[in-house]
Amino acid sequence: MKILLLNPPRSPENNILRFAPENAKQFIHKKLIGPPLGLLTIAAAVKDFDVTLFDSKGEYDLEPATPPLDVLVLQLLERYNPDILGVTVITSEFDYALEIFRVAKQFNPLILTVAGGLHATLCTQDFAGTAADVVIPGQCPHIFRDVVIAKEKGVKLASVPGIYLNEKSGLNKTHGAARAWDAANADYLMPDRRHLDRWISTYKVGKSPFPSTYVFTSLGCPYKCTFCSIWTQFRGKYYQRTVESLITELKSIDEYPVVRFADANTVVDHDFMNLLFDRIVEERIQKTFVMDIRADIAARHPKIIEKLAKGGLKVVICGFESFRDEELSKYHKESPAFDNEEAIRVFERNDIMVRGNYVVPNDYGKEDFKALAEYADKNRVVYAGYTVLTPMPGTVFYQQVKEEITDHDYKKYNFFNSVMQTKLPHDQFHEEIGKLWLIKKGKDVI
Ligand code: B12
Ligand code: SF4
Repeated sequence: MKILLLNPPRSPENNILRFAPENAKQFIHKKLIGPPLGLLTIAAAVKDFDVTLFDSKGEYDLEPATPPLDVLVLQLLERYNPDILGVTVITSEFDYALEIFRVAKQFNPLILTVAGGLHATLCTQDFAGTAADVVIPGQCPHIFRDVVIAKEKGVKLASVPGIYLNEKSGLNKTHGAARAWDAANADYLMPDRRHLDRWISTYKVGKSPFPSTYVFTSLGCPYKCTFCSIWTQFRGKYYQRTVESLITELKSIDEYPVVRFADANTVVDHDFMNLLFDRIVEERIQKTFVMDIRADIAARHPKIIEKLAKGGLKVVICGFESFRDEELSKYHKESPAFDNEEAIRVFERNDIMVRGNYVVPNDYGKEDFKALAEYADKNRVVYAGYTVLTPMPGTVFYQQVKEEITDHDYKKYNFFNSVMQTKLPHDQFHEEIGKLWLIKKGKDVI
């Protein structure tokens, strides 16, 4: 049984970049770099089969002259001739996943096409009537394996519980509940990063000469911000890995001196983090760590930040979201704006570079942009990001504003495009956000 796992390309849609003033363009995010952890986990579940993983994001970075997606997919199908094709899907890459499946079905209708990942979990029915034969929501490496075995044995897929099948009558769920799977703990599967050898040189962030990889210490998030799809993906649950499984993984990735923890929030269980960093020091694991840490955690628990800094924490991504308490509480952030200010001080005291992110709602007018610019200027961080408050399908915010959404092109759902009516003219709204990217340490304020 030959399995091809494909990471779709990035969506190029970026109206912030498009309308930003020329001098801001260099600072605006064009792409996020990193390995497809979900697909690597799926690959690990079927490693006794003939598995090929192809990272098209890495490929387009490595070889910019790579042909367009349909041609690339055809070449891959000709080269590998898979029986099963699995694609990981987030919202902004949904259309590419469908294109991949379409090309595969045209090439050989017998290829079993399988969709998984965040969008398959939160918006399963979006796949109805598409060229995806099977959709598997949730953390499902074991179910994917069941599907592979069913296909190999020629058993009907309807016998695999917990999957969705595209049938004439619609996208139907098979009978029975999916088997439980403890993805972060007892059933944790170590991603087999050897699949990524071809693209390792592309996993470099900023000016770093070293490649970075993602490792998750937890899944889900205990908070419930309205605009966020991470906690809804995990139905509000939070799962922590064990310290020793992390130590084993960290010791096995010498080729990656930079490790970005892929958690929603890395510091939730303080005892766990204390123990993890004791063990990292004890084992002499020397890496540059990048983490997502909430502002309130840093502001109220500076001791733990100090300890993490001593263990190698160098970069923190911190969701500031807003400078107004009323907006923060509307988003259910559970952290007032002064936490952002205090967090910046704590991080700076510990020589940690802060990447602070603000989200801009569609109803911002000139005065709001001016007020945000003043606040961001007063509270500068080394690198700040300013994106659009986006109603990602499957979030509370989406439910709140779905009638107001004017643009349903999923390729634009990557935080860089407004998909709702804006108070300022559309182009000017994005231009204003673009200008904000100039506000960072060492650069003039707009
Ligand atoms: C790692 C990561 C990335 C990596 C790798 C993603 C990739 N496929 O290439 C990189 C850095 C490339 C990336 C990029 C982006 N990302 Co990202 N990313 C993450 C992150 C931090 C962790 C995801 C993860 O690895 N989880 C752990 C793994 C094990 O879980 P998993 O992915 O869910 O996979 C499991 C299941 O879903 C399932 N599964 C997954 N794939 C498949 C496939 C098949 C066939 C099957 C059967 C099952 C299956 O099985 C897996 C194992 O159990 C999440 C945030 C978070 N903490 O969750 C954001 C997140 C997924 N990213 C997000 C976004 C928006 C982006 C960007 C669009 C950001 C941007 N503005 O540019 C870009 C897209 C590309 C670009 N423009 O550069 C959003 C998605 C929101 C949404 N509703 O779509 C998230 C949730 C962050 C957020 N703040 O909201 N990202
Ligand atoms: S924005 Fe951050 S803190 Fe809020 S729910 Fe999402 S991951 Fe959790």
